[in-house]
Formats: sequence, C-alpha cells, structure tokens
Amino acid sequence: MRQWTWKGKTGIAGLAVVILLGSVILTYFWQMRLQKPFEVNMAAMHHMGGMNGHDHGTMHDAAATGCEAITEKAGNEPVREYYLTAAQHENKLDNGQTELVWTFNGLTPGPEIRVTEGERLRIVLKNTDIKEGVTIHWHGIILPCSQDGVAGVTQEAVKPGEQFTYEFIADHPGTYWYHSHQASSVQVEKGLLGKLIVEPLKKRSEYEQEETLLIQQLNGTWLMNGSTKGVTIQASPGSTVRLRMVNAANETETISVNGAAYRIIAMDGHDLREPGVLENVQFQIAAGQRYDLLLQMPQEGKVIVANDSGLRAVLGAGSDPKSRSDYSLFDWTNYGAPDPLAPVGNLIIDKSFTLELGQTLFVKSINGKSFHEIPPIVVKEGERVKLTIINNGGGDHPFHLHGHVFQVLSRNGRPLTGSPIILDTLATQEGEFYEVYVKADNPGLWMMHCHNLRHSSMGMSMMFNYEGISTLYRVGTRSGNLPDL
Ligand SMILES: [Cu+2]
Repeated sequence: MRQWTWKGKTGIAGLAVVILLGSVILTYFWQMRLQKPFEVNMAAMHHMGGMNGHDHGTMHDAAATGCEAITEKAGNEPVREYYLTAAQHENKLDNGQTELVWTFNGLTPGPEIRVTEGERLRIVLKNTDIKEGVTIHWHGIILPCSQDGVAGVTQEAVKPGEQFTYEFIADHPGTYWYHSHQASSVQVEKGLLGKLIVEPLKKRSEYEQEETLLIQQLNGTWLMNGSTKGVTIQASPGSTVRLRMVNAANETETISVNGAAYRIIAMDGHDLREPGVLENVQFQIAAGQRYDLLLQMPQEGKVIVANDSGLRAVLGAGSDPKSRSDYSLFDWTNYGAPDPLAPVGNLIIDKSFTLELGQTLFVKSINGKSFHEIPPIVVKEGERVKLTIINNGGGDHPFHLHGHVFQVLSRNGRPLTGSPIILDTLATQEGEFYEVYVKADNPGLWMMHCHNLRHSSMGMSMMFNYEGISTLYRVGTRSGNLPDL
C-alpha cells in the first residue's frame, strides 16, 4: 500500500481548496449575471400555473394589447401640472457635509406633489445629466400600465436631454411617494424620490394642521425631510395634527411617539376603520410603506416623533416629554374594527399562488429563483387572487405590488380581527407568512418586488402579468433598461 507523503496530502488539500473556491466564485458570477441580462421581454416569460392553472408557455399573442397603449382616457377633470427635472447636484447637508446627489428640481426629496382626489396629474419628467436614464414610478397609485414608470416594462428609461410626460387621475386620497424605477437601488439612494399627497375632495374636519415626514437614506446618511437633524413643527397647544409618514429608506423603521396619545388613521393611503387611541406604543413602518397619524397636542410641552436612528420631529414648544423605554409594539392585525358589510370569510378565490421569499446562496429569491427567471404570475381581468407570502429569511422583505392594492387576510394562519388592512406594501419578517387578496382589475404588466431595493437588485423581483398584454420595451444591458439594478 502506498503511503501518502506530506507533500501529497498538501497537494490534495490545496487542489480541494482551489476547486471549492473556484465553484464558489463561479456560482457567484453565475447568479450575478441575473442582475444584468442581455435582453428580456417581461411580458413573455414562462409563467406560473395557478391553483387550477397550467403552464401556457410563452405569451406571443398576435392579438395582444400593448401596455404602452393603456392610457388614461381624456376627460374633463381639472389638470394639475408639475415639471420635474432630474440632475446631478452638489448638496450641502445641514450637518456640513457636501454630497454629490441626484435630484428632482435640485432637491432631495424632490418637490412635494399635491393633488386633489379626482384631478388629472400631468408630470413632465426631464433628464439633464443622469447618464443611465431615469423614470418615475408613482408608488401606491393605481394608474394605467403605460404610466407606471418601470424602465424596460412600461417605457424606455429617459436619457439625458429627453423627456417623458406622465398622465393619470389620482383617484384615491392618501399618502404616496414617487421614485425612479431605473436602477432603483442606486437612484433612490442617490436622491431621486419625493412625496405625493392626494387630498380628499371633501376636506376632513378632525384636524387643523397636517405635516408630511419622509425618511430616506441619502448615500447612507439618514434624513427626515432632507435634514440630518430632523424637523421642528409649530403646533398650538390642544390642536389636532395629522402626520403623514413615508419610509423611503430600505430598512424597517421603528417609530415612537412621546408626549401625546395618537391614532393610526391610515396605512399605505387607506383609511383604517375605527382606529383606537395608542399610548406608549411604537409602530414599525417598512420600506415603501406610509402611516398616517392623528394626534392632539398637549396643553403644555412638546411631542416628539422619533425613529430608531435618532431622527426626530419635534412638535410644539415648551418642555420635552419625559423620556421612556416601556413601549409596546403596535399590532395592525387586531387594530380598529372589521367592516360588517365586507366580511372576508366568504371571499371567492379564483387563483392562488405561493411566494417564498428567501435567499439562495448569493441572491435574494422568490421560490428559489431570481428576477426574470422567476415565472410571472399570470391572471385574467376580473380574477380574484390569493397570494400566500412566506418570509423564509434573508431579512425583512416589504413586498410591493404595482398597480393594485391588496387586502391582508391572515398572518401566520390567524385571520385579521380588526380593521380591513388594504396595502400596496406588506411588511414581512423572517418566519412569518401572510395571505393577501388581490382583485385583478387593472390589466397590465406589473412589477412585484421587495422594497428593500438592495434585495430587489439582488433578484427579489418578479412580474404580475395579465394574459394578452404585451410590451414594446425590453429589460437588459442591450436597451440599458435595468429597473431594479
Ligand atoms: Cu427583501
């Protein structure tokens, strides 16, 4: 029998290390290629069969309707116009730091867009010098496919010197936001985002003042309404204030309210039913989500609304509320009152899909696949769809669906017992599973992705497509349209 020499053993061990390292590196690059495909038609991929579905193969339907042809029909509603110009800009932050950022009209966040329910918004986007192009996605707004602002799906990225006009009717009052959906993980972090508020047609009487607070991470720096220090808001003692909060960062924020009791009156722009008073309660707002609060200023002293990285909104004057650490955590699955006229127990479901959000080696995945390799969900107009969304790990995954809202039915198998919860972005944490209900009532090609945009850039992004809808545009390095990179 041959004795292995010391040298021979080292040689074999060395070879094993090289093979192992080699396969890790190969796997890494094999998976990373998904982020930059050469050319993909997001309307024509193999798709997922439903509960009673089957694989239809690819969709090359001669009679298909193009997404670009689905527009907001002309009407005689009032028009509100905005001009947004994307450009590189040197911004001096209020901590003295100078940052090269990307802005709309020189600002980040960009100009606040305000419109009244029922009005037609017309927004002219121009790009001065963002080389890879920009788009604007209107997060949470239900609009026609051609106006959704996804590069390579609903339009071409708008290159320097070019422009694109968005037009849609803001049907539903609430708190929304907008951001670029070309290379979104890069462009949002560099500053291409802003607030979008749809005011109700009938003014609400229960508050005297309203404020909007947008939290973002600009090149890694936490900002509230563009400030590293937070904001100071004048408010009279005893007055009632509505706070519209937007999380435009990638991480889940834990928000505390100190100095006053409050109510959460809306989530993702949708009013909650009979919301109760919360005291010493923190709430979590996931990336992409919006929470609207109503609070009454005390007769004496300030109210402080703070996130967990130290950003604060200070309302009112006088003494600080005494600091506390005994908060409990808000649970939206049993908050407020159910709607007796819209019970969810006997909803009819035409199609069901299960989406497992997780991590597969180096990429974020849905059902073990990433980005354009994930079979799209395909529905027909009018279908009632149930999605089971499972967070199998890899962090919080706030799951966002374009062009629709959905109603949350259950968390971890337990049906919701409070107010109906209608969202466009569902906060999910590791180990949780949710069932949500979507009415397929907006034919188009819609992205569905994690709103931690780093996760979507790593592959946690797929399509919710309607049968018979096609697109002229392509995602990939050939066209330069890389919506989630
Ligand atoms: Cu995620």
